[in-house]
Amino acid sequence: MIKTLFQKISAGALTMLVPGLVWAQDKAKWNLQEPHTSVAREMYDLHTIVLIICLIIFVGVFGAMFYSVIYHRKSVGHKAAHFHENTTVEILWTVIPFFILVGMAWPATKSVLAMRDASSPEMTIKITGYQWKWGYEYLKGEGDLSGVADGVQIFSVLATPHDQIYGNAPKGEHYLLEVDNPLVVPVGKKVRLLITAGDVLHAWYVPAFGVKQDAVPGFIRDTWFKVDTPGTYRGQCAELCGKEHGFMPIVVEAMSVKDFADWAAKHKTAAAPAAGTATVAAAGGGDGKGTYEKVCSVCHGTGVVGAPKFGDKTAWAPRMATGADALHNSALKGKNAMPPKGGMTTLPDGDVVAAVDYMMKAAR
Ligand SMILES: [Cu+2]
Repeated sequence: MIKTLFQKISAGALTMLVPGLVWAQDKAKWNLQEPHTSVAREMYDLHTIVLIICLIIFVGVFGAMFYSVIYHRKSVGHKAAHFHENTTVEILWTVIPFFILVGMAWPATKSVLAMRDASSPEMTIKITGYQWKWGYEYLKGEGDLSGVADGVQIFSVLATPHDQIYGNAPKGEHYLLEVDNPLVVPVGKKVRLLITAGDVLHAWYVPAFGVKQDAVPGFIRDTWFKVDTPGTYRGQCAELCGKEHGFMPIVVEAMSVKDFADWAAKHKTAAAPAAGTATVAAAGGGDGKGTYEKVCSVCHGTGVVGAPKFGDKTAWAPRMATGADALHNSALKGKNAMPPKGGMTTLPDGDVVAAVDYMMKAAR
């Protein structure tokens, strides 16, 4: 009776194994993200192959173990065999794992080497991690990308509304995985990334590209990708970098070379008048509402206890009594729980001052 049961179980397990793997392959939900670069594809295949090897070993070892436990048990009259130092067995259990390990290490080493080879790029982008946003700077294009986006600079900040974060609104489809300005890249071009950080450790991680690189202040690490299909790819900072580590996602928009050139041209013309605004900002006429919405509202909007809320006259009155200068100063230099410039050390002073004025006006 036990024998037929065991046969049924093992036959069932084996017939389920193969379709199970095929099924898992189809369900992106249970698997790695669909790969969209050669490196990511190699990683994906390696992962699948190693998983299959693990499964075969698992079934073999546990099959032999349960077979012995069931059919060679004491109660059916089996006696334990007493033997040791069996040379054949010892050689076998050394040589077989050795070949399994070499079989896995060989393709893995090839992939690691491919991953590190950032030579002869067609475009170079410098990525800087900040608390808590990403800065992208297009340094140099080669060939038909020569000069196309050189000098374009963008900052990429979380775009999920605060209401969704604090549970006052239903969460959107790309909750915490959406930004105001995505990184835009051309498909089919080798893009080299120079990755660094402006304050603490961050890591630039886009699973579909097979790219995960630490951003280290004072050091530049390089990596690369070549996207095969146009589309939107999402990732996250993958190195704990402070209280808003979970709020600095990465979005990459991959498009044809032509669309990319159009985007870059538009961005260059849009950036030109923005330079003029920056001078105004430095002179004190900065973007108060925008800065409030992007930076200050994280604590002064909703959520953080103790921070005077936007428009809350009672909370602001005693603070405003100390005078505008004192408030400007504490916003610039930090006070109590508030970090200098709300943690955004790269903000122009003018924007911070304007944001304080904007909040004071609302509380009058
Ligand atoms: Cu980070």
